[in-house]
Amino acid sequence: MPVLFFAMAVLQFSCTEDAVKQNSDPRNLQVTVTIEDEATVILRATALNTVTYSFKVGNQADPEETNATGVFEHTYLQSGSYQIEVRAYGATGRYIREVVYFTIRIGSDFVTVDMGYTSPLEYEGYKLVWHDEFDNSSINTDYWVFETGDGCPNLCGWGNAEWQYYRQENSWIDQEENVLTIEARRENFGGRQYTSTRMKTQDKKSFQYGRFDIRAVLPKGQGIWPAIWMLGNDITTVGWPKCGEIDIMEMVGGSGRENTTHGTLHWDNNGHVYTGGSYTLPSGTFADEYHVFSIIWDETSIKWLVNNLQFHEIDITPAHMTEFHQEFFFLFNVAVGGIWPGYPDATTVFPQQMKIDYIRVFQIAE
Ligand SMILES: [Ca+2]
Repeated sequence: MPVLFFAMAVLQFSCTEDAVKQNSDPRNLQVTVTIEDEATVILRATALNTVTYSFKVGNQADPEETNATGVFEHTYLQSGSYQIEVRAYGATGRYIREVVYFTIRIGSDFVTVDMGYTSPLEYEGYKLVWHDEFDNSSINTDYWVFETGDGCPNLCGWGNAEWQYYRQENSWIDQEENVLTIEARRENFGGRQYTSTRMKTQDKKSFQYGRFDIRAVLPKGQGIWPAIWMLGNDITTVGWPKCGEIDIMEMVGGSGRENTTHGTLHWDNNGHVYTGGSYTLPSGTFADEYHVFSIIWDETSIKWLVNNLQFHEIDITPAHMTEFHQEFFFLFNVAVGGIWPGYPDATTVFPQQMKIDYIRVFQIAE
């Protein structure tokens, strides 16, 4: 089945010279991207006042093709995240440009949403109080806000010497499968060599206690660090770690580590303290198929589960753990590099994706 992906781009050339020249310059460059038979990308460019179009593939010095039709076809040999620069030239030789980005996926290393464990929509004694099934055409901004940049100047590398620059552009809803996709790319942006997405429900959706289920398939590779986690709402007033942090799922990619996820609490007890547990799959990795990552959180404890199998529990009744008796919001991100996972190397394949089928919040029914 062909995979179709469309990108539209419009650029307006701004000219500081006389009006006659401005009117004859190319403008309104629009590029449509279609991917056919997994590996062939077809670009269709249109622009006003344009005599020829040129297409420069990746980082090559010269255009692969120059033509008057604006149509360009290129076939890739391997999966990856690619870019093509399109230029529209006017009669005077002046041009406007647009760079289009797209992902090629070849072969069957593509995990579909029907693969792996699925959790129920109801539990006895609980009611479903909020969920996002990621079945809209775009990410619902009533629920989600994006945290962008590289953390600088206040928290460069996001406190963990991470290498990625977070952008909203690296996440979208896959409308064929109804899953949220967060993609880590090897891509120069904002002074960094990698891009990804970090999104959160801060000031939009936060909860105290309940059962939280998140169904996801994880990315893989040395230096890749996906996380599904929570922070206390009072982070804006008391800061970290006094706000408390609940890590529902963290996985550090790399050889031998992709079958293990970690659940952790961070808080303040006369300084930063943390404790947690981990779960290792009996076979396979978390990139092979979907799994459901859960916590069950009440007044006395937080339990961690994978596919409804409890692997860790922490007592939150001690007086120095008041952090865990307030509302928390959710965060999803895929970091590239950091103190814990280490850094990408020659074995790390880009792009990498974390795909999330749903997030569901259940609370005790009154
Ligand atoms: Ca879904």
